[in-house]
Amino acid sequence: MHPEIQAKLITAEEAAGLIVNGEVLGCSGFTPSGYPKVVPAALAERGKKILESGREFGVSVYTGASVGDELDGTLARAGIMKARTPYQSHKDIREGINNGSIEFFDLHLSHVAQQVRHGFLKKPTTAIIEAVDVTQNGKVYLAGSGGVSATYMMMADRIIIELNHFYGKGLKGIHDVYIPEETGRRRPLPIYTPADRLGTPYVQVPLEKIVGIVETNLPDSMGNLVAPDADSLAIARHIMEFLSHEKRKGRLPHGLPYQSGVGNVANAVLSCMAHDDALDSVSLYTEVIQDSIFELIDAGKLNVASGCSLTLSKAGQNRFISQIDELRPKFVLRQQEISNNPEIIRRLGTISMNTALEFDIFGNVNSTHVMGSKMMNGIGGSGDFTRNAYLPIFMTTSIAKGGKISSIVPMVTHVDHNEHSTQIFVTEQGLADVRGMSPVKRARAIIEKCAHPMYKDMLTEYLDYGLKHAPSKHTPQVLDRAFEMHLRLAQTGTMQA
Ligand code: 0RQ
Repeated sequence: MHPEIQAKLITAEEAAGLIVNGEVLGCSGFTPSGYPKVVPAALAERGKKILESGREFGVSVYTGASVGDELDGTLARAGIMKARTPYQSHKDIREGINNGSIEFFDLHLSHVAQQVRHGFLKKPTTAIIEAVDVTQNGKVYLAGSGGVSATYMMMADRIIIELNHFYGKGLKGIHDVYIPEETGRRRPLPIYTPADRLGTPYVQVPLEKIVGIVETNLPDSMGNLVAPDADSLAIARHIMEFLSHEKRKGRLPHGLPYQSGVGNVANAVLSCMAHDDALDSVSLYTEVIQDSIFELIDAGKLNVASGCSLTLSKAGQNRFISQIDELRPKFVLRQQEISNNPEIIRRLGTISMNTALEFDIFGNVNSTHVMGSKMMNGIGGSGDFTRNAYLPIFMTTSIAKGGKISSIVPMVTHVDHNEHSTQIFVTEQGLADVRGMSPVKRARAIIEKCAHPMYKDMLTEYLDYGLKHAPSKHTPQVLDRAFEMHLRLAQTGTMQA
C-alpha cells in the first residue's frame, strides 16, 4: 500500500464520526452489491447514542438501488434514516416509508445521477463508496456495482472509501466509468454492442477529497436463490416459446440483448435460456447480473454481460473470485446512468423482462404500490427498460397470497407502466401478446391467456358490463366498479366473491 493511501486508513468509528446531523450520504451499492458495510453500522451506533442523549440526528441516504441490511437495515432500525432514494427492498425501510417516518423519493434509476448533477436533488455532502483499490493518484476502482458512485464522488465535499478485500484487485478492469457531458452539449453515447466501453476502469477523484479509508473483507449479503418453482419455470417456458415464435416470424433480429429484473422468476428465465437448444448465444444489457449467469457460462452461451452490479449469492461470489481472470473479459459493469440509458436500450433493441405486482386487463402495470398505497420497493430500472425496449415483457404469477389476490385486475391501483409502453404479459397460465390491439381486444387476450381460472369469469363479466354500461366503448372502464375486487379484498380478505 502506498504511504499516501496508508496515511488515510481510519476505523469505521472514526469515519462515522466525520458525519454530521442532516447530511446527505451518497453511497455506492446496487441490489445488494458493492455497498458500504461497516461505516453505516458504526454510524447507526453513533446515531443511536446521540438520539438517546436527547439530541437530534438523522441523514438522507442516496444509493444506486437496494442495498444490504448493513446499510439500509442498520440505519433504519437506529431511527436515523430520514430520507431515502431511489430504490430499496428492505422490510425495515419499507415499514418506515409506509408509516411516514422515512421520506422516499422513487425515481427511474437512469435519472438519479443527472438529477443530482443538475441540482434537482439535494447534493450529497459525503460519499461512502466501496472499492477494491485506491491509488495514490486518486483512481478509485469500484467493488461489485457501478450505481451512481462516480457522480456521488464528484458532487460530494468529502469521500469515505470502504476498501473491501473480499473480491480483491482481480475485479479491477471490470468497470467502465463514464459521466455524460452536460445537458445541451451531449453527443451520442457510442455504445453499439453490449460489450462496448467508453470510459475508464476507475473513477478519478482528487486524492485530498478522500478523508478516510476503512479496510474490510466482507461479502455482499445476497441470500441464496432458491431453485425455480413450478410457476417460475412455466413463465420462463412461455417466454421461450414466444421468442422462438417471433424468430420463426422473422420479427426477432439475431443477437438482441436481454434485460432481466431481480428475483427468482428472472433467474428462472435466464436458466431456461441456458438450457434451450434453439439459443446459441446470449448477450445481456441489463442492470442486475444474478447467479443464472453461471448457467449461461457453463452452457457456453454467454456472449457478454453488461450490467450495473454483480448480484451473486455467497456461492456465486466465491465462484466469481476463483475464476476472476477468466470471467472478467465477459463482463462490463457500468454506472446506472449508462446501464439503464434510454438511448442505448433503444439502439441495442433490448428485450426487457420485469415483474409486476398486478396488471390490468387494458395493459397498465403496477410494480410498486400494494392496494395503491403501500410502497413495496420502487420502480427501479423497470421503467427505463420497459419504455425503451424492443420487446417489453411483464411477468407475474396470476394469483398471490394463495389465490386471495388476482394479479390481473380491472384497473391497477397505481400506474408505473402504462398501456402505451407495454406489449407482452406472461403468467404461469400463458402469454398475451397485445401488440397492435385495441383496449377491448387487449382485455380479452389478457383475461384468456394470463388470468387464473378462478378469476376469469369475474374479469370477463366486468368487461362485458363495461361494454354495455361504460360511457365509452374504447376503454370500457366503469368507475364505480373498477376497484370492486380490491375493495372486496380490503373488506373480506379475498378478491374472490
Ligand atoms: O409477498 O413477500 O409477503 O411473500 O409481493 O412478490 O412474487 O415474490 O415477486 O420478489 O419478484 O417482487 C414487483 C415487488 C415483485 C419486484 C416486485 C406479494 C407477494 C410477495 C413479492 P411476500 P413475488 P418479487 C430490476 C427491475 C419493481 C422494480 C423492478 C419489484 C411479494 O419485482 O420491486 O422491476 N419490481 N426493477 O405475495 C399484493 C399483489 C401482489 C402482492 C405479489 N397483486 N398484491 N401483494 N404480491 N403480487 C431491478 C432494479 O430495478 C434494481
